[in-house]
Amino acid sequence: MTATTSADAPDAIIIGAGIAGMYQLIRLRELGMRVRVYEAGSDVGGTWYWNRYPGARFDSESWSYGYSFSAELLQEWNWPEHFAAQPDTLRYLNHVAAKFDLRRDMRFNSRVTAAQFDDASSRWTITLEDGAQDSATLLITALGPLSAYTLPNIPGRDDFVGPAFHTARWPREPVDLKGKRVGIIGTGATAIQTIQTIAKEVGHLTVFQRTPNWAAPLHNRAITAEEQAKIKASYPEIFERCRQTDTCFIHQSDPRKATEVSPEEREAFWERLYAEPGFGIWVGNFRDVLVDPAANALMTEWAAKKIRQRVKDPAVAEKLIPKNHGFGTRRLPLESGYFEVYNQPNVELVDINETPIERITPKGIRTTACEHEFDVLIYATGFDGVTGPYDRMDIRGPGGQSLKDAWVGTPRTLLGMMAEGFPNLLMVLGPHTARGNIPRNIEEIVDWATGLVRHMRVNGLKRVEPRAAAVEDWARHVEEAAAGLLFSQVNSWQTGVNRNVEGRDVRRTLGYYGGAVRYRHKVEAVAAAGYQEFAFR
Ligand code: NA7
Repeated sequence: MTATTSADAPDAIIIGAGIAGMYQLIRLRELGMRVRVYEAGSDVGGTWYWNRYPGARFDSESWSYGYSFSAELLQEWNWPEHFAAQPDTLRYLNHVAAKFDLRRDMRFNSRVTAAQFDDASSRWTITLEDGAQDSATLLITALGPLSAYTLPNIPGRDDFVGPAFHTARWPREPVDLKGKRVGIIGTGATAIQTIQTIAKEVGHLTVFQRTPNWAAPLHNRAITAEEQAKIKASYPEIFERCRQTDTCFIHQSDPRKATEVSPEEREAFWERLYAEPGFGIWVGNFRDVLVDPAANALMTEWAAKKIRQRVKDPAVAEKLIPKNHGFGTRRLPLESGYFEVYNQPNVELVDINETPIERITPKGIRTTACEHEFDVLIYATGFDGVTGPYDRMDIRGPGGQSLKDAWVGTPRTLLGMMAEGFPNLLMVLGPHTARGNIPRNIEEIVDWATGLVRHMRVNGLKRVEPRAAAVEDWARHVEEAAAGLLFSQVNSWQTGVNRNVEGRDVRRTLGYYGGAVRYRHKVEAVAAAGYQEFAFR
């Protein structure tokens, strides 16, 4: 079955209607192209469409997170809080979709399962779950680095008789947890937001923790009318600030070194960061904290002290203090009263290293110590990050070579935008791009990809692919940029480790860690020199 005839075939197909897919559609329309977007969900929003779990919200300052391309949009939208909750972000993305009339080019409830490149015609044909097909010269993947959610590989997962949800598939209808016995597996950024939110209403909460994570206060609050006016007047400065930092957040590392200042100066700085909103304590810390083990050890010791101060039971506090990775070497969750949750009489922390989970049972979870009975189970067990969404699709280049196979050891890309051996396939936020304050990264990547497409259209070129030597150079540079960072030596979704997925137990470099500024310089230089790293036909 074919969804299109050649008469209404689009010039480009975009997979995904999240922040990236929406913006890419807007940009390609400006080139006069016919575009069709395929989206698995029933509406726009991507991450913010799927992740409806209780307490889901930004750890980015709201006013640094929205799209920057339209002054009118910036002026008409009021973020209610400094760190917006998921319903507000989804409302924002719905507003953008309506304002720019995006839905007319979008097909919802349309999961793409396969994409095949035809060498002779230089066209991609995509196949949907229901067998329908569509084709275009250009295929753009805007899949989201955290869209392939993973359930825990624990025996008996289907045996539980009550409701069980992965946080990334939380139902649209409200879930009544009031007075219920709830079990949650996981203690990552998602779990932390969920736990601190539902602990207020559940009857009893049991948290199953495999690896504790460092976390620091978010300090969210409502945006006052006065602040709103100030924010709207200073968008150019806000976005310029984001352009100057390594992570595109407003925070930038401090030029001092933790190991070179006095203990008093160090502690005063950390106290200040701990009292400030957002990621400052992570990416605005002393410049040696995330690279020098000695500096990191000092920060780690200080952060452990904070947990001991906040958690009353010393034995519980010790369980909550990470021992196998230093502060900030995994994505730092931001929290609002998370540690105090463990002072509540109705909350229990189960360290599954001490009493491993044996299986999920019809009534709950059985560990080596006992069976815990629940009314509701929550899996906050994360994602097969960055490459997971690609692996779940059967993407085949000329000659039938599969992208999944090509990326078995590690992905190979040019600038994180194109994969070696896969012509006319552009990736937004694929592996090896700079990642931080995501919409900032997305806008830059989409603008660059649009420039490449414009170049092809202006010059009558039908086919583009990265040159092997350029891919080799980029791979080397990506590894060099990641070397020496403490987080490269720690297991997390960012280093590609997910023990729920077969073969995903070896660390890989999945991002470009030379900083967003350097990344921008690299990609801009390639465009300015006429895309010599790419071969065109
Ligand atoms: P994360 O950060 O990957 O966290 C997943 C959590 O689930 C983590 O604590 C895992 O423990 C735990 N997990 C996963 N599988 C299991 C099994 N089988 N048994 C026990 N515990 C398990 O995902 P999040 O959704 O919290 O956050 C993802 C990103 O979203 C985050 O970085 C932000 O950018 C937003 P582990 O650490 O693997 O021992």
